[in-house]
Amino acid sequence: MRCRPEKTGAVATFSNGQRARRLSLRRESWHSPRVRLHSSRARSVLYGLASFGVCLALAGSAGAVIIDSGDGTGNTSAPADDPGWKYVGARWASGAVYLGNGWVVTANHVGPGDVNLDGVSYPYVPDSKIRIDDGMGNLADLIVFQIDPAPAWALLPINGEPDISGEPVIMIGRGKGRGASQTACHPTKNGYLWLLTSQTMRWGENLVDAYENVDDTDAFSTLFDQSGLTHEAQAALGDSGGGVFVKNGGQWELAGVMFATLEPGCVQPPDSAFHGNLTYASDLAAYREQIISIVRPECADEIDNDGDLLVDYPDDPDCTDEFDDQEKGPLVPSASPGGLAALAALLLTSGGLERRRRLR
Ligand SMILES: [Ca+2]
Ligand SMILES: [Ca+2]
Ligand SMILES: [Ca+2]
Ligand SMILES: [Ca+2]
Repeated sequence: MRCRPEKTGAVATFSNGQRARRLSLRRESWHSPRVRLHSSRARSVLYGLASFGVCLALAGSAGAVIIDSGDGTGNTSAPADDPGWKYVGARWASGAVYLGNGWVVTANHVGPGDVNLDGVSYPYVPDSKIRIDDGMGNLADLIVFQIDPAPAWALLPINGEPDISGEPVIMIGRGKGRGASQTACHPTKNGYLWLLTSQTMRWGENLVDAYENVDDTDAFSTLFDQSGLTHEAQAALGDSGGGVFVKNGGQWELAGVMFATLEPGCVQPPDSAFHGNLTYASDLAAYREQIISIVRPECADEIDNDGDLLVDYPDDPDCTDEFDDQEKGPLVPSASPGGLAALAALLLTSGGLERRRRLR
């Protein structure tokens, strides 16, 4: 089969020199190079009304990233160096990541709802969904919402490094599994059909390739290389909402949420993952401040909420732990000399004579 560029669409240039064209999301079809990675809307776009039966058949299934290693069925339990396996869960036929404190993040096109984490279903808190944006009115394909009850797990660290290009990441998703090997294009590219009947949580690995704004979403991409890492991975249908983790200073952090793929430069079979394809994940570093202000308790939101110049647990002594949602101390000062001195200093700076008299 002869490689040919897509006939329409914007042009994107990638750091690896690839020049790709893609159609707008409104023009998605079997032959569109970009594929939304799940949800009812994505599937209805992908399969179309003519294949509605297929759509229904898939409704109860889940998914997993496509990996090059072995026969593609491995990596269905946490890796030895676990970046946060149990925090990635099922949001209907796609994924979602638990951030701790009762909050979940996923792609907007996946949508809010009950989430299954570590085999337990947690109910959605109605109307708790918040769409993440860039502060200039551009809505990202990214939402947070609450579940209640929720697991009492530690808060999930979120990457704040603005550029992790070239760094290794672990991708955890529950999209379609790996099916039969395929070849296409000239020069020949190798890939796999998606195994449409299979969705299991799986992890894979890749390197961050480049940054790009995709449909108003600040994102980074990974490139599915022919000669990549051992568990070189590419997202498939159903991997939307899955997590991409990076290790910073010895600590794993959530860096992105998968939401789209791109198949540049070659017409490949429908429902397939080929070397040269890209996976896009929203860049949480770009949205970190907003997300943390929403989902974290006061004692873990990286802000001095009460103006005492002490930030969060354990530095602010009024915080009992990172889940404490009150950074402000008790209204009545303690009788300790330190407490009185602190209050006196506060009142002096405020200049309130009336309040100063209360000290006498
Ligand atoms: Ca790669
Ligand atoms: Ca705080
Ligand atoms: Ca404080
Ligand atoms: Ca305080």
